[in-house]
Amino acid sequence: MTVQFEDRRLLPIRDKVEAQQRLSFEDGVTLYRSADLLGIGYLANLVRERMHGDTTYFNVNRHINPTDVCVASCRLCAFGKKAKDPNGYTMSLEQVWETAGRGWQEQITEFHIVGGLHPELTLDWFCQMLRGLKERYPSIHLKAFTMVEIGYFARREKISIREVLTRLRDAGMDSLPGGGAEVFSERVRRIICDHKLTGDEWLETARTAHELGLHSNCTMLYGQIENEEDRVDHLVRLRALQDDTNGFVTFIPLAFHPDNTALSHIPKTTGFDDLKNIAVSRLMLDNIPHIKAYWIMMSEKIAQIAQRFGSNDIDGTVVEEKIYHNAGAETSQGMRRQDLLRLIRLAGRTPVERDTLYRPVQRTETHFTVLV
Ligand code: V47
Repeated sequence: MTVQFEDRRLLPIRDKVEAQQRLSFEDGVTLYRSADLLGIGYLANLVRERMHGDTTYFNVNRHINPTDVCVASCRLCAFGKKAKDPNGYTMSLEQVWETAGRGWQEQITEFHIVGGLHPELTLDWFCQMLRGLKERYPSIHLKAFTMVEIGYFARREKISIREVLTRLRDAGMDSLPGGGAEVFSERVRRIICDHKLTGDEWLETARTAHELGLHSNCTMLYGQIENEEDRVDHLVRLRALQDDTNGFVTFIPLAFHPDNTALSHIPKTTGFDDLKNIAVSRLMLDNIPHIKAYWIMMSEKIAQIAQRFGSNDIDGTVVEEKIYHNAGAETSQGMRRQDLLRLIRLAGRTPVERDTLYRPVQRTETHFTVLV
């Protein structure tokens, strides 16, 4: 099939994509600077279908945020609260375990657990939390703690990152989510999240997790103050780490939500940029298997269209979401399995329920089995 590209600068990139060659930093910048969204989407879809055919994955999961109290005050964030803030909350261990069991009756395969950097909760408290969850819900995968939380535990307990990860793994942590990466550029981090670990520290923490046999996801926060070079630099650094460790499972581009943050003057991202980020990440991250269009963050409608622009995953049922809803997200807090199936089917894709590590899940009315 001959495809017309509006932007002729995409032609050499098309040749590389067809020849399955790695795209360069400059190619990434060209893609971000191009307005030929259909051309870029066509190329990303080519790669997506080469890797995953017609499959779109989803999962049945639940988010749990044990606390929103946070010692950092990142300008990008509308979730964290100061310890003294009467609106902040911290669950007891019993509340975490009880929250985990609350929600729809559909059997969940994953808990996604992240929270603020609490000044008093110890690493031992979090290990107890994980052990209690495993005792009560032994079949559920615990995807827990961003690299930022891991770095904070290490500083607070005065032990190494490796030791923190080992203790959490031994207590039941099965893998790590991809949050907190933001954009690695130090110039950007100084403005949007100057209290957080550096980009290099985020990457080194991920490397250590992968060396210990733990898989993780990775993310990029776009639509704040970063430029095209910052985005491509971020993607290329993730790609270089993946060459070394092969530990990343999924990449999730995250659109900045400005409401109730110290950066509320920044306009919201557009559907055009959301789709472009899905497509460019699929093209640049040739070694990361999955690209997730997180419906909570990009809306059901854009996440569905994204299934034809490079994404092969739409995330999950979620049940209860705070980070994006505090920052102005207008999506619902959770979605039922049957509604995810409908969205995927109406994008002309074949839905496959997965567990956290993308093994297909087979369900009857009362049970699920992970197919290995
Ligand atoms: O770590 C915080 C970002 C992340 C805002 O791994 C914000 O499967 C936009 O990481 N606007 C949390 N973004 C979400 C996340 C995630 C979500 C779904 C799946 C997975 C996965 C990971 O959201 C934070 C931070 O990077 N964030 N505040 C904001 N105002």
